[in-house]
Amino acid sequence: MKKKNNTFVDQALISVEGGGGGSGCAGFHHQKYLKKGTPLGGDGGDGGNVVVVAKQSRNSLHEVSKKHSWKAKNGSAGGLEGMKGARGRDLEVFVPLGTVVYDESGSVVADLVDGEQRFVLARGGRGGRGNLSLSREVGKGAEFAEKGEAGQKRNYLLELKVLADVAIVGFPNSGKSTLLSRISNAKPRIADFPFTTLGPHLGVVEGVEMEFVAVDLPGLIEGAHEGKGMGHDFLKHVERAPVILYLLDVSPDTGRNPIHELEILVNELSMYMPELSERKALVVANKTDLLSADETLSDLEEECEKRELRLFLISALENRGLNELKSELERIVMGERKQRKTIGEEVRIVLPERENDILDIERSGDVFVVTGGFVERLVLKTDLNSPDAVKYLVGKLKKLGVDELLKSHGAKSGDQVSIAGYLFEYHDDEEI
Ligand SMILES: Nc1nc2c(ncn2[C@@H]2O[C@H](COP(=O)(O)OP(=O)(O)OP(=O)(O)O)[C@@H](O)[C@H]2O)c(=O)[nH]1
Ligand SMILES: [Mg+2]
Repeated sequence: MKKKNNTFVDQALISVEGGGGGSGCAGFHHQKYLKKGTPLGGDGGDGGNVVVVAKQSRNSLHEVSKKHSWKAKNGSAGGLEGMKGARGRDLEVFVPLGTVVYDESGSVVADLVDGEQRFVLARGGRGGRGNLSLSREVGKGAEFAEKGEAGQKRNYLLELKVLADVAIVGFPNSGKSTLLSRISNAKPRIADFPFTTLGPHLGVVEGVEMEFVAVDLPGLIEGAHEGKGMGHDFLKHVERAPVILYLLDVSPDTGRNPIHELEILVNELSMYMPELSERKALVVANKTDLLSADETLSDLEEECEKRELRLFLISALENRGLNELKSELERIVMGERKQRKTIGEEVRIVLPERENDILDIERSGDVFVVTGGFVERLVLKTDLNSPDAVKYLVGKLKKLGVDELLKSHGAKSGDQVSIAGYLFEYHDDEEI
C-alpha cells in the first residue's frame, strides 16, 4: 500500500546496455612520401560502459526506477589517416548510498556504501580494427576492416538499504518522526494518526564530538515480519543500523501496553532477521508529559532491566530528556564505528567477465552449430560483404581448429555451418 505522491522508492529493475564499438575504417593513404595504397584506416572507438555511481545527494531510487532502459553511447567509427574513432561516453546511473546491486541470478554483485563508489553494470563493445591495425597481421594488402562489437546487455535489481547509525523503530503514532525532528536536521511529517510516515527519513544528528545519522521508519505492527501493515517493506532499512532505538508511547489512555509493544517490536525484528537481536539497542519511553505525577513506569523499568536494555524517559514534544538521550546515542555510535565500518552485504566476487570460450559443435538437423565466445565474436566483427574480410575470417577459423573440429564431427563439403547466427558453407580442402 503506497500513497501516490510517495516518492520514496527503494527498488528498481533496470536493463542496461553498453554502447556498441565503432567500426574500423578500411582506408588508404595517398600522401606523396608514402607508397600509394598503404592501409591507414583507423580503429573504431570502444562503446561506453553503463556505470552505477553512489551519490550522497540521492535519497531514493525514485529517479532511477522511472527509466527502465539505460544504454551508453556507441563508439565512433575509425577514420582515414589512422584516426581512431572516439570512445562512446559512459552512462552513469546515480543511486543513493546503501544501494545493493543484484544480478539476474539474485547474487549481490555490488554494495555501494561510499560516496562516488562505482560499479560497471555493462561494458561497451570493443571498437573494430581498421586496416592499419589489421595490416600488421595480414600485410599491406589489408583492404577490409572489422565491425565493432556489441555492448553487453544485462538486467539488474537495485535495492536501497539505507545507511544509518541509529534506526528508530516503534508502533505507529508513538512519536518517531517527532523525535527525529527534535534531535536532527530532518523535517519529517508529523500527525496524530497512524502510518503518517510512508518511507524512511534520514536525519543528521549533531553530537558533541561527531555527527551521526538516524533514520525514522514507518510504524511497525505485530506480524510486520510476515508483511502485515506497511512496516514490513521497510524492515530492510534496519538491517544496516548498528544501533536500534525502540520508541514506546507510554502516555495513559491509549489502550496500549508499552511492555507488550516492546516485546512485539523485539520479536518482529528478530523474526525478520535473527542478527538484529544482537545489535546494540535502547528503549525510549515517549510522551511522558502526558503522565500524571503519581504514574510511574516501574513495570517497564523492570522489563528493560530484565532485557538488559537502558531506558530513557523523554517527551519529544516538550524536548525533555533529549540531551541525555543524544549523548548516549553518540557514545554507542562512536563505539560501534570504532569496531566496524558499515554493516554491508556480502558481495560475490565478480571476476572479469569471460564469455564461454570453449569451442563446441552441435548438430541441429542438417546444420552444424559452432559455439565459443571467441569464434562468435570473430564472426560478428567481420564485414561479411567484403571478400577480403571473409578470406581473413576463414583463415582465422582454420587456425583456431574449427575446420578440424567440423570434420571430426562428420561435416562434408557443402554442409551448412552456423556461427553466431550466420550461415556458412563448409568446404574441405582435402576432399576430392
Ligand atoms: N503529548 C505528546 N505528544 C507527542 C509526543 N511526541 C509525539 N507526539 C504526538 O504524537 C503524534 C504522532 O507523532 P509522530 O511523530 O507523527 O508519530 P510517528 O511514530 O512518527 O507515527 P507514524 O509515522 O504514523 O508511525 C503527533 O500528534 C505528535 O505531536 C510527546 O512527547 N508528547
Ligand atoms: Mg512518522
